[in-house]
Amino acid sequence: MKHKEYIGETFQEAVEIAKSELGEDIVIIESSEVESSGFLSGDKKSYKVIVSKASAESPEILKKKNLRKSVKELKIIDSAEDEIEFDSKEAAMRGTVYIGKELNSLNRYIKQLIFPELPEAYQNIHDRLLKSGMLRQDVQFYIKESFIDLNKKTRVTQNKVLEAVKNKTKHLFYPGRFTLDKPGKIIKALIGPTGSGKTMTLMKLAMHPEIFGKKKTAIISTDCYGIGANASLKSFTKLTTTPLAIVKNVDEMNQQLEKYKNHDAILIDTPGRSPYFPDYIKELSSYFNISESIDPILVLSSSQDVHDILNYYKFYSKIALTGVIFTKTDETARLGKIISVIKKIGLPVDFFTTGQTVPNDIKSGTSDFIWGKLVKYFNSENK
Ligand SMILES: Nc1nc2c(ncn2[C@@H]2O[C@H](COP(=O)(O)OP(=O)(O)OP(=O)(O)O)[C@@H](O)[C@H]2O)c(=O)[nH]1
Ligand SMILES: [Mg+2]
Repeated sequence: MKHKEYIGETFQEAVEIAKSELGEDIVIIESSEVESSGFLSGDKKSYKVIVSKASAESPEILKKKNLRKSVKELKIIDSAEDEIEFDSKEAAMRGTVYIGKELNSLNRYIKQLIFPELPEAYQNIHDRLLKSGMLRQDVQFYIKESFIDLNKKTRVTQNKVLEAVKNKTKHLFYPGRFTLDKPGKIIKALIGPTGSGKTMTLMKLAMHPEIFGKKKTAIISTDCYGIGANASLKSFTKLTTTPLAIVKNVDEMNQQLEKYKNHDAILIDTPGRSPYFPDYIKELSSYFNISESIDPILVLSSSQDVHDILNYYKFYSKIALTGVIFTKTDETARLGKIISVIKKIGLPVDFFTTGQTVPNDIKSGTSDFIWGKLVKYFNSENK
């Protein structure tokens, strides 16, 4: 049979029109958008499908018949569920695997009917971003945006798509209050979950020549819990001859801030606590309410799951945060999650930390840093 063309507002509609004329068993030869191809955009648009009536034994018909058969079989299994008695665990397993496989193929089929396939370059970048830890809804958002930015062209290279996504995320990384030439004294307080890397990051900040290494800096710790508290800070400050004060309450904090008022920078370390520790946030907030010039910075570990990171943010956002530092970027290959986190929380990224060497393993919080790592990871996967 000759090929015929059908047009609808959606791909599905065009297919339905074709089916109403030619019957259920049709083969879609080609599908495209009329005027502008828009399977990724939400604009109003038309779709053209070129179809042919399938011969009774064409692969498409056989595939569909098999699928229908599978659905029928599934129904039989479903209705007979109570009657089935598996002889052994193995038989039960076989049944489960069979149902799983059938459901998967059904799922794929339905998905394909609803969402026609993405062009190859977009699909590849889509899959890589997903694998990089970026949340699914963000991957879909950036792929759609890149499609629009590339003038809805379907024949583009992966590099072009990647560049478009990169450009779309650039604005998420902007400088916050961590300007080193800020007039007056700089006071930064590092807060965050237990073991996220607050103390080590503070030492890097204090010692790095391009951060506070060449400035007159003092350190205050509010960690007065336990015998080992501040052990690493004590050794560090001894080695670097940086003054260290340990405070137990707001009054003591006030005294120390006054004492170091002529220093260029004061760095405040805080103990990590479980979010459920009683009065933890209240206690932390009391220190920051002393002065508006204290900048609380949230320190989060990149090696944690994206949902855990977002939960921590939710908890700490009760404090007026001025920035975020992501530590342990060397411990995960899934740095796409950082883009999702930043997109959600909107805080400036002050720094990334990249290892356990003080002071070198700290880098500016730029989008180039994240993308440099992501592209390296994509390339290594290609090998
Ligand atoms: N691989 C890697 N390890 C890091 C990094 N930053 C910190 N760490 C390690 O993470 C562990 C915890 O670091 P700390 O600085 O003690 O963390 P903390 O947030 O001060 O911990 P608490 O005060 O107990 O809440 C230590 O073993 C650090 O060496 C980093 O960028 N990369
Ligand atoms: Mg610590």
